[in-house]
Amino acid sequence: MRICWANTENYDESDVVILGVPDESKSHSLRKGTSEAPHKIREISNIRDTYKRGNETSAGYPLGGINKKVYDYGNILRTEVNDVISKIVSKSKIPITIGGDHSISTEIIRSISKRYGPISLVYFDAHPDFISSSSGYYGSVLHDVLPDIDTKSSAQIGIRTPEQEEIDNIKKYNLSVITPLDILKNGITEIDRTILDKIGKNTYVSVDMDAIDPAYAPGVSVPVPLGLGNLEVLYLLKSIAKKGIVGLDIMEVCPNYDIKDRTSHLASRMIAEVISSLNET
Ligand SMILES: [Mn+2]
Repeated sequence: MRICWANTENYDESDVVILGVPDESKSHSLRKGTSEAPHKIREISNIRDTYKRGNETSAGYPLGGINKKVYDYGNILRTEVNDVISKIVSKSKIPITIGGDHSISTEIIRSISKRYGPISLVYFDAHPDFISSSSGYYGSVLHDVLPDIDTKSSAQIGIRTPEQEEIDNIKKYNLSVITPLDILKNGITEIDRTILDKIGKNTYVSVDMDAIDPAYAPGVSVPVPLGLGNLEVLYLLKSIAKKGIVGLDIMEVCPNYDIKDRTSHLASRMIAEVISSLNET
C-alpha cells in the first residue's frame, strides 16, 4: 500500500521519495512494535487522510497543496538503507524515511553526508540519543554520526530526559539544545529564527515522535511527559522545509501502544505538511 500523498508511479520524475524501514533490531525499548509503523502510517493515511465519493478518492491536502512529485518506494531492509538513500540523493531527490527504531537515522545520515559532506542536523527527540559508552543502537545516534554532521550548525529540539553521560557529551561537543520550556519561554517565532540562523545549506531533519507530548503522540516506544506541542513541531518543520532540506525521517512510532492510531495519523499529516512546504523551494 502506498502512502496517500504519493502522486506519481514514475520514480525518475519524483522530487520526494517516501520509504519505510520496518526494523527495530537496534532498539532497547521495553515497548516493542516500531517495525509496524511504516505499514500503519500508510494504512491510516489512506483511511483518514482521504475522502471518498462513489468510486472517487481524493486526499485531504494541506492548505497550499502539494506541487512536488512524490513517489512511494515501499519498504526496504536496514541493510539496503545505504544503497537506496545514496541512489535517491545522487539525483538530489529528497528521501522521507519512516522507521523503525531511531538508529536507522544513523545509516541514513552517513549515506547523505557522503553526497553533501557534513550536514546540519535538526534532531527532534525527548532523548539526546548521545550515549558514547555504547554504540550502534538507538541511544547512540548522535555519537555515531559525529563525523557526518556539522555540530556547529546542528540542534536538538524537545530534549527533556538526558542521562549524565549525554549532558557531558552535549557540553563536550557544544551542541545546541532547545527544550520544551525554552519554546514556552521565548515563543515559537524566536526559536524558529534561532534555528534558521543556525542551520546551513544542507539540512537533514530527524523526528523521533517522542519529542511530541504523549498527549498528542502516545504511540511511541519511549514516551516522556512534558513534551512539545504538535503544532510547535509542525511550525518548525514547515519553516525548516521552506528553507530547504536534504531529507527527513519520522521514527519511533509504535502502533501497538497508540490510542486509536492518533500517532500514526499525526505522522501522516506531518509528512504531508512538510512536502507542502517544499513547494516554495
Ligand atoms: Mn530518539
